[in-house]
Amino acid sequence: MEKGTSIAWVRAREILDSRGNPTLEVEIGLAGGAVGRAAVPAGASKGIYEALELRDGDPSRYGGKGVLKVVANVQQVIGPKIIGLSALDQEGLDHLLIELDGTPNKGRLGANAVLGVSMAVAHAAAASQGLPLYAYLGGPEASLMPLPLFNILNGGRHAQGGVDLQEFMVVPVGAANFAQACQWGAEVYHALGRLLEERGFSLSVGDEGGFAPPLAHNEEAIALVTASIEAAGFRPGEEVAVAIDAAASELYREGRYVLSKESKALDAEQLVEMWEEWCSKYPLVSIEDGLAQDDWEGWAFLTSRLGRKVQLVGDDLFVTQVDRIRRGIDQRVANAVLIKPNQVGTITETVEAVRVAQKAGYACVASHRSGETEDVTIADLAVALSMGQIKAGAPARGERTAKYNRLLRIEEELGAKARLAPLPFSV
Ligand code: 2PG
Ligand code: MG
Repeated sequence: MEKGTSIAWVRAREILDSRGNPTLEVEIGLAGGAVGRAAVPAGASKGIYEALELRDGDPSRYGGKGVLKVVANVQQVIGPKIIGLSALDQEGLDHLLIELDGTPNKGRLGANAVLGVSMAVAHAAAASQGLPLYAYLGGPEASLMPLPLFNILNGGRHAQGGVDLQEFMVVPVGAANFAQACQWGAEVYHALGRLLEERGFSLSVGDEGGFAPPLAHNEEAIALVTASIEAAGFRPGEEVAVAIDAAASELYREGRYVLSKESKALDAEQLVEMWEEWCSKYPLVSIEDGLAQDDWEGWAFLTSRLGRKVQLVGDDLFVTQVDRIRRGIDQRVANAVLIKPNQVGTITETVEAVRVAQKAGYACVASHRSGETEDVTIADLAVALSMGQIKAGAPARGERTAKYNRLLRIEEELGAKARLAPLPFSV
């Protein structure tokens, strides 16, 4: 074993996330003095096939959301088993964590416990090599900057009283580099703020930092976002395009998709027709979770109708898990995968998911969760694995900008080597 790279100590604690809920932070120290730290995010619109996020369920603390059991699992169960092992063997350590848990959904130790350790190990290992995480995991070739998808209008579970659909994002497809993409995203965000103000809406924001106006219709949201692109001085579609996350699993009730704003309950075919209409009226280049997590038939129909010209991203559908991604590839369902490490639980499994998707020609979008911390691991992962896209919320609020700001630093560090990824689909 390389000198000084064995794990010397493991520490865990409860910290707060962006919604004011407790979450897990892990610190790992190596014999040579290198330290890695990582914090685990938490979703609100979670897919039913995600790995399990363990919580205490003790109503006397944090409304039952405490993670002291998870802290104990890291310090008392995982810690003693990994002390003395090499931090450089990420795969070996991750497989040990999977074995130690022993359940298919990481329900015994908690996917949060497992991911916290997996990420902290990677950070400590990178530090021991004197490398930034993206270079440690991605090697010297890693230089593709992800195109950012900025969520500027929040709805669904992330914005009480807002529209039904969860995320309306802007994608600076015409930007020359990541820094310019950030600038454009922020300019459109502020332009949307001005449009909302003019229309008499409050500028309150949802969980991911996007505005959360109580609009009368879902379509008004995409129309406003498109108008804000123009108001900021950009050509919609050519310079800045639109992406949505419908989070349709949240709308699904007994075979129908309920749009409460329109008082409508659509079947899959009708919803696909709506997406087709939106694609023809707006500069819409990417639809995430356009249908529900178990509606494979609907997804196949959606893909046959739009899959050649629009990015169709599976989030709840794939939950960053190789078996579900493979099923999607086999059944010609979707053409892109949302990548959230905490849906599966380890860095190694996340890397496998990305590799399987990329090999089949599926695009990958690195993703935050709606409950976040200042942890920036996903920004480094996006570059390390050449994912090509990232969504980390609005270009506002510290836990969101932490990821974008990290990417600004990476772009600067890469210098002339850095390239901003193009979107696989254009309007
Ligand atoms: C999503 C995510 C992140 P949550 O659906 O893509 O935007 O939301 O973390 O609440 O699952
Ligand atoms: Mg989603």
